[in-house]
Amino acid sequence: MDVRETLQALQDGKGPEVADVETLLTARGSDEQALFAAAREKRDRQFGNKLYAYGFVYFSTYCQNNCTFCYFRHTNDIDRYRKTPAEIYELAADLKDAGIDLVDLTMGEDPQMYADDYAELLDIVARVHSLGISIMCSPGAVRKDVFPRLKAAGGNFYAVYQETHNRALFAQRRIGQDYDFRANQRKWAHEAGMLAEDGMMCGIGESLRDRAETILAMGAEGCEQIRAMAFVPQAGTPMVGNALGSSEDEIRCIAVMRLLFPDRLIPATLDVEGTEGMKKRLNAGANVITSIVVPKRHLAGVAQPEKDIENGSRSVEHVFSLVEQMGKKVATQQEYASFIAGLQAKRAVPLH
Ligand code: SAM
Ligand code: MD0
Ligand code: SF4
Repeated sequence: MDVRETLQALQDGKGPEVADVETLLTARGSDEQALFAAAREKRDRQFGNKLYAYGFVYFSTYCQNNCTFCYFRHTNDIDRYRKTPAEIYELAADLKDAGIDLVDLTMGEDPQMYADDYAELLDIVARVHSLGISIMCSPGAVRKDVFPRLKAAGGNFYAVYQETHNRALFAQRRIGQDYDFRANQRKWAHEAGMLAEDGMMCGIGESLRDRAETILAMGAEGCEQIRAMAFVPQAGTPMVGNALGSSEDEIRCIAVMRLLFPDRLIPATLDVEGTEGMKKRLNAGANVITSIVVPKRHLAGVAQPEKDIENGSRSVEHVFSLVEQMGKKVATQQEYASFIAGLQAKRAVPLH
């Protein structure tokens, strides 16, 4: 089957197989436009004209791991920072005042945050929660018993990306990390009543088939939010000489995820192509804008540690005005909070 026939077959209720997903990921030209249009239609039917907007607070860039793709890997000799709980509270307060729906509290696997039974991490989540804003926790891979405590502190979402569901490739990229321990994070988050996000990278050595299998695996896991991000080579890392991942591949993954899993939250990240790339991602069916960063506070992004941050292009005002130009609206904090409360309630219902 070609792209059009596959789109039609899925529309007619065919269950997606790996070969179908591979076919869709090869769509180009007018076939690709048809894929994007189908994805947008699914999104709009599910979410209307509402988009969600997440602020990003990368509060500690210390990390004990050595992921080959990451600028912040332990052995990279770079300047690092760690914000104090009081500073993080202020940053989150700025995002809340600006109308952001959720604060993504992200860090490297910083031993200081893990010390004393994760005391500082839990304190940070509790403080930000006291502002009355939804919270995503992205602290890496933690012990199972930490999830109920993160939930009690006010964490709504737990984000931890497998990057690929190919175990051999995972082992090459996330050196020395346990595949199952990382995958279990999302299961444990769900068991504790949190929502979970999984994600994949494009351009880390995966095949088309790997990409297709990863998309299907992410959907099958039942994560409420799923994402794709193109690899961006980082100075001082083993992958500095690798090619830049293709944003077009990332965007086709977004469209396919939307088509197959219409009810999921799917990010359009500002962290790969800045605000310029936002429209393309939204046109492929994404419905969450992520990686909005408060300018002039010396905060880093991840894939693009500096892109568009200090000039304010990744700021709330700029992003919101672009959204309005597209005829969409960013949901209020109240709307977002009740939407995810609904998802959390659904989670809490036993399956049998
Ligand atoms: N340290 C935590 C972890 O690894 O789960 C949370 C922060 S980590 C920097 C967040 C994500 O950024 C990674 O899971 C990866 O998907 C993405 N990332 C890291 N380096 C990247 C790069 N060079 N290009 C694109 N995405 C990257
Ligand atoms: C983003 N820079 O949304 C962030 C980051 C971590 N939970 C998310 C990769 O693009
Ligand atoms: Fe550390 Fe996360 Fe970067 Fe891996 S991706 S080196 S765990 S910050």
